[in-house]
Amino acid sequence: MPSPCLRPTAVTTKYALSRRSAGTGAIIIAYRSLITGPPPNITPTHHTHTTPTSTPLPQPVPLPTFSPPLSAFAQAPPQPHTQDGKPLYVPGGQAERAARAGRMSSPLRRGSHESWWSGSMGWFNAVAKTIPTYRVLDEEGHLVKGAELPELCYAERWYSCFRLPSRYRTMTLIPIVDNVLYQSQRQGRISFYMQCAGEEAATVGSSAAMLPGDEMFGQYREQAALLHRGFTLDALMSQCFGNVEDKGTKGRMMPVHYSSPELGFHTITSPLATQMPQAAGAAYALKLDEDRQGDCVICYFGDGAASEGDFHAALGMNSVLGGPCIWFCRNNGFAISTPIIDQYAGDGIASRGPAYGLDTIRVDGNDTLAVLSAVREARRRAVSGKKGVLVEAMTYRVGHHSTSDDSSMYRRVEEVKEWSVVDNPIHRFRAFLVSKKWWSEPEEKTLLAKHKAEVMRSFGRAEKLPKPKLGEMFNDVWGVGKGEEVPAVIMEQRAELGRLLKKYGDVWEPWRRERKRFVEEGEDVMDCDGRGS
Ligand SMILES: Cc1ncc(C[n+]2csc(CCOP(=O)(O)OP(=O)(O)O)c2C)c(N)n1
Ligand SMILES: [Mg+2]
Repeated sequence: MPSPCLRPTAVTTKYALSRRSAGTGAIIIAYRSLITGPPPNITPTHHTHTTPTSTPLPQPVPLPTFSPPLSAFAQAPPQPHTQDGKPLYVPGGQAERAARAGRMSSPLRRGSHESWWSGSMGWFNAVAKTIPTYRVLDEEGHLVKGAELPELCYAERWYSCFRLPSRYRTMTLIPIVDNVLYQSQRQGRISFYMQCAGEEAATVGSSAAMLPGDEMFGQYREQAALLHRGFTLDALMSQCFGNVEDKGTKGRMMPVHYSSPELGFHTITSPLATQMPQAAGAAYALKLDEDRQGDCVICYFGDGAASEGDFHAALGMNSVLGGPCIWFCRNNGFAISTPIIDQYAGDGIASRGPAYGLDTIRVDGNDTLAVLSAVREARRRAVSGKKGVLVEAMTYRVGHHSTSDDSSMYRRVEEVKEWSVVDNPIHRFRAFLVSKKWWSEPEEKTLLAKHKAEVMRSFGRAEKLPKPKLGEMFNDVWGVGKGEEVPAVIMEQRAELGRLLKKYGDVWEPWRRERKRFVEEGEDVMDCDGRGS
C-alpha cells in the first residue's frame, strides 16, 4: 500500500491547477498543495488507525535546541554605538552574531554558504529541468545551428598521422579489430573479448583531445582511445593472446586488460570502478607535482560502474582534494543486461556532477566532433582549475556486452540495427568529411583494405608468438623490494608446479602439448626451489 505522502492526488492537483490558470499565483498554490499533501476534501483511506499487529513506537526523544544558549545573550556586551551616540543597527546583538558566525563556519555549513534560509519546504530532484546534450553534427553529418567546428588539426599533430582523418582512421580500424578478435574467440583462439562497437566516436574523440603527457584510466572498452594514442596493433593483439610481447601484463591477465606505461595508460582492472579512486589519486599527485603542472587525467567509466561505491568515493575525493581529472562516462545504455532505466532514476550521470561541485557537460557521444570539443574544454578547465570535470557521453552499445553475453536475450535485434543505421558514429563523421570534400569513396576503399591487411598480419603474428616464461606467473604478485624475500606462499606454489611438471610434463599429453607454447617450455620452474631463476 503506498504511503499517504506519496499519493498521486497532490501531484494531480498541481497539474490540474497549473493547467486551469496560467497565473503565477496558481502555480504557487499548486506547489503548496504538492508540499502540504492532499487537499482537505479527500478523505485519507489508510493509516488512520493502529493495526492490531503493530507495536506502538516509543515517543521520540526531543532534540537538543539548535539555538545558541540563552546565557550567551545574557552575557552580551552593550550594543555598539555610532559616533553621535545612536545605537548602530545590527540584526541581533554582538553575542548572537558571534554565535551565528560560529555555527556558519562549522564544517556542516562549509560549501553551502550560498544557500539561504527558507520557511517553506522546497524539494527538488533535478539540477535543471533536464540537462541538455551538446552536439556539433546531426545524425546526417550536418553542422547543427549555433554549433562551432572544433579546430581540426589540433589533435592530429601529436601523433604519426598528420592528415585530417587520423581520427577517422582509428574509428574505421576498430570495427575490423573487433570483428577479427570477436570471431577468433568464437573459434577458441583467444579466451575472451569485448567490442567497442557503437562507441567509436566517444572513445576516439575524447582520446584525441588529450595530450601526450596525460594519464589515462580505462574501464575495458576503450581500446579505440588507446589505439588512437599510439598503442600498436601488435601490442593490442599480443595482450589479447597473452604472448611473449604482452609487455604490460606478461600473459597473466585476461584479454582486454591493456596496459601501456609509455602511453600513460594504466592497466585495466575489471572489478568495476576500481580505476576511479586510482584516477582521483593520480590527479591529486599531478596537482602536487611541480614538474607535471599542465598534465591531466582522463578516467573512463560506464553508466553501470557509476552505481559502484567507488564512483562516489572517487568523485568525493577529487572534489575535496582537487587535481586535474576528466571523469568521462560512456553512457551506452546498458550494464550487461541492465538497461539504464533500471540503473538510475535521476537525470543520468551528469546530474551528479554539480553535487560534487564539478563542472559538468552532457555530450552526444556519437558525434566525435562534439566529444572532441567538449573534452578539450573539459581539459582546459581541469588543468587551469586543478580540479575535476564530468563529461557524460550519450551513446549506445551496439555489440554484445562481451563474448560471454548474448544481448538478444534482453533487447530487440531491431533496436540494435536501428542504432547502427540511423545513428552510426562512423557514418556521421564520414558524411561530414565527404561534405567538406576531405574524403572520398576511393580513399575509403583503400583505407579499409589497408586496415584489413594490417589487422590480419598482426593477428597471425601474435597467435604464433610463444607465451612468456611459465615462471612469469609468480613474478610481481607482490611488490618485492630490494633485499626482501619473495613471500613463502609464492615460493611454495612455484616449487609445487615445478614438481608436478617434472612428474607429468612429459608423460601426460595435455601438459606435454601445453608446455611447448611457453618460452623455455616450463623448464624455468622445474630446476629451482621456488625462488625464481
Ligand atoms: C565490482 C564488479 N561487479 C560486477 C562486475 C560484473 N560486470 C562486469 S561489466 C559489468 C557492467 C558494467 O556496465 P557499464 O559500467 O555500463 O560498462 P559497459 O560494459 O556498458 O561498457 C558488470 C556488472 C564486475 N566486473 N565488477
Ligand atoms: Mg554501460
